[in-house]
Amino acid sequence: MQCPLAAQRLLTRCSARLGACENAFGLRNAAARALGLPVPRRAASAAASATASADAAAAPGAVPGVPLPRLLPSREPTKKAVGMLQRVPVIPPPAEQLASALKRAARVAPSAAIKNEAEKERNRAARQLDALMKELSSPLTRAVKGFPRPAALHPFEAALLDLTVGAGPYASILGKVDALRKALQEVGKAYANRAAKAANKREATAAAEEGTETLKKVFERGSRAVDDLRRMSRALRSLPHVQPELPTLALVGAPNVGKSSLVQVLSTGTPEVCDYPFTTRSIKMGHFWVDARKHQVTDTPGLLSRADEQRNAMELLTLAALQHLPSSVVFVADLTEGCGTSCADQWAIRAELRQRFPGKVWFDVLSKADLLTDVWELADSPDVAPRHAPRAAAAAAAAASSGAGAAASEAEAAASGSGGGEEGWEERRRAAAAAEVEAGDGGSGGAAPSGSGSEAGARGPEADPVLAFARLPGALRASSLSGEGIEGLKARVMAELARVAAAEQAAAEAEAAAEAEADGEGGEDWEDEEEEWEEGDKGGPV
Ligand SMILES: Nc1nc2c(ncn2[C@@H]2O[C@H](COP(=O)(O)OP(=O)(O)O)[C@@H](O)[C@H]2O)c(=O)[nH]1
Ligand SMILES: [Mg+2]
Repeated sequence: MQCPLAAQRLLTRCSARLGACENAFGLRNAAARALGLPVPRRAASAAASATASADAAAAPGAVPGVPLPRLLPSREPTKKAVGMLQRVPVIPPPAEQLASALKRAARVAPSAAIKNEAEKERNRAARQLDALMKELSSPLTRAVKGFPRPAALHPFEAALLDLTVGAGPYASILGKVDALRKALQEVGKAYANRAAKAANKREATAAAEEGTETLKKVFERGSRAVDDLRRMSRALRSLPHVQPELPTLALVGAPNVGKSSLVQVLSTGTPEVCDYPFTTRSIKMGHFWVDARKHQVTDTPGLLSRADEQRNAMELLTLAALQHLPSSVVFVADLTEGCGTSCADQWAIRAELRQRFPGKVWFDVLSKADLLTDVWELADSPDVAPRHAPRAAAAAAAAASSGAGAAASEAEAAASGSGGGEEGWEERRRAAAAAEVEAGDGGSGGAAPSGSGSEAGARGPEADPVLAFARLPGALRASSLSGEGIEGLKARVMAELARVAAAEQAAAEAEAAAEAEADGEGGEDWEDEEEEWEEGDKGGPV
């Protein structure tokens, strides 16, 4: 039996952890009850508040008029913690865990004060079994607790978890390890009990031996789950350290178009290379500064042109990044087609993304420019007409009539090669891009080269996607290999992001000012409104 001082210490320790662990309420109360001490008032109130409605006064056990302490997480939406997946505990190999637990438990000696041989053996056996049970189960308890609940994750990290490890396997592995922990505790307690109540020394020794063997077997049988947990931990710890709150420049495009190479040249310093669990894929994550504001730049897994049902987890991750991160998009197209994806398919991918994420700040980059001199020559010549010109002209008209200015200018631009107008293509391209930036579109638009009038419908064998890309208003031609166009790209990105940041700041300031004004004049306004309302009421329909 524990001495009162030890009991008091246990109670104090449980109290200290109260804020961190919900279970501590139960533990602290149980400890207090077991030791015949009064259940602490704060614990009682807090436990009550766990089940209480938002109205604290209505909570059972609450003292009327005395607000309950806010020890449990409130129902207000809390900011999701980020980076928890990359910080899950390191799990040692199960064989190592077992060997270490057996060694530590064997070192536990019986209480020195016991003189009777049988009593001494009972005490040794019970203490060693208890120690072995704890040495085996406690690391599992800590491990399981160190893995976050998916519901507590930022939506992008939840998607990251789901699309790499898988939400199902994640829950199942944690469940199995938790079950193993419980089994070890049950078996350990039962044998320790048996040893403590053994009739004689021989029985106590037998209980110790049998108990140790059984605990070993239980652990070994469950070691597959521990192995899985270990693999999962290694995988999660190697996940990309995306900071979901940081403005992000996401490089998007088909595989091998040159995204990673561009991250390299756009980053300040050396980008980090991160692996996606259970794949051979890795991405580059870098940073750069716009004025004093830190931004992250990252490539995303390559996208293919196909329906979502056919897309693999890596492609879906790209879509999740665009959906959940405050990202601006750099769409990278490789007109050499050396990447393995045709220009028509790259155009279709671009059109789909433009339609899915219409609000994004958007930059088009035509990569591997060092290999495309002939294409630039052709594209910049006003005499060369794209094969789909008549359809594109129709699209321009349709887009213009529907008010889609940016799309219209692009479609018009795509069609203009056939018109043979006096104005050169390059000038037209520049003018269209300037108009777009001026109109606040935030980047080049994306009409369909096939002339469907809709970005999503941008496909068709009749299209000339190489020329359509090459003539895309505002598209930047760059080569991370030769450095061509890289400075221009950086300048454009910086200017645009600075403009966006300034606009956001101005909007936030305007909102704050409006709120302050409303706060200051709230009373009067309300009265005025009431009067007006009454007036309006009398005067019939407003
Ligand atoms: N000639 C040339 N090759 C490039 C350029 N950028 C990338 N590459 C090559 O294209 C391939 C794919 O590049 P990578 O950056 O890994 O593409 P990602 O899959 O989109 O990230 C690599 O072999 C690169 O060396 C470039 O500007 N010029
Ligand atoms: Mg890459």
